[in-house]
Amino acid sequence: MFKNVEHIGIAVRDLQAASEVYTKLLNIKPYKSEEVESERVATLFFKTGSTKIELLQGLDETSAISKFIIKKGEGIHHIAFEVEDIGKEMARLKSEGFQLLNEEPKEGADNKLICFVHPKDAGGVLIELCQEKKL
Ligand code: CMX
Repeated sequence: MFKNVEHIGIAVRDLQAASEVYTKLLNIKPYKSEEVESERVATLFFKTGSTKIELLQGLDETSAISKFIIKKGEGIHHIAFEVEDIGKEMARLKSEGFQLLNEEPKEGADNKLICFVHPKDAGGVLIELCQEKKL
């Protein structure tokens, strides 16, 4: 089952500069910063009610974020939905013909297991499924 929009990912060139802008805009400070080595990204999270804003900067040119910025510029990179059972949702989407960008759930930022659906299958929007990892 898809639940709430867990976070919206925004690709930025300069995490520090973007952090200052979003701190002013939302009038709150980020609650977490984290580098996700496997994705080559540095992230910063703001909590806004029941959802979050994730700012993402690529750590180098191999990162999906750096490639996105070169092609499209800064902006909304993905929408992440919280799901109850990521394995089950991945199997369901695959059987519906959606292209999953990873075959198995992978480790994401903020203690999540994640999977991406190709933007070409979702009206040009990169969709992320995420499930809180059980500690
Ligand atoms: N949103 C919408 N469209 C996107 C996109 C995005 N985030 N990223 C790429 N695209 C578009 C490209 O512009 C391209 O469009 P055109 O064919 O019209 O030019 C199309 O999707 C396919 O692009 P591609 O050149 O075939 O593939 P890319 O090398 O650009 O890779 C994607 C695109 C989505 C497959 C790749 O970025 C990916 O696997 N993403 C999942 C992982 C990820 O995004 N990690 C970073 C975030 C990690 C985190 O949240 O922690």
